[in-house]
Amino acid sequence: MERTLAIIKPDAVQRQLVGLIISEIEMNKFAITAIRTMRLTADQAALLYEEHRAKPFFDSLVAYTASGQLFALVLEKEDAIEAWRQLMGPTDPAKAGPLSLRRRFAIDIQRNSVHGADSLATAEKEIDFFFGEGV
Ligand code: IDP
Ligand code: MG
Repeated sequence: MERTLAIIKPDAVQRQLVGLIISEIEMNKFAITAIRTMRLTADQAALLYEEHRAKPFFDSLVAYTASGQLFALVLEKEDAIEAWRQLMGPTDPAKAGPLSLRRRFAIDIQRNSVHGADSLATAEKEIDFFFGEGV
């Protein structure tokens, strides 16, 4: 079993889509092995997205990510990293397939409702970021 880190982002929490998105996670046979809700500080959001520091959208992304409550989840399944990214769809919801979470729920390319780790190394780093040792 592989594990990945998923986030239900502030735009989705604010619009009360948490239950719907968790239903989709379960219907797609991911096991949820850890979950927490929190609001990130701007410094924490900047750390989470540090790979994008040089991008023009970085400051806006950090402000949005720290703008409200989010839910972080550890999901387990065979090929969980790729399977969760498939279920989310591409970053830009306008380019996402009709059944993907981002097409169904995202507002725009920034407020795109869900996050997923993009590699094994990133998944472990992000799980540690949200859950620390012992998960
Ligand atoms: P990902 O979330 O699909 O892995 P990344 O390229 O890693 O996409 O970007 C991280 C996050 O930054 C995206 O999910 C989105 O919230 C935001 N983002 C990415 N590209 C843009 C953009 O062109 N404009 C505004 N926000 C963006
Ligand atoms: Mg990414």
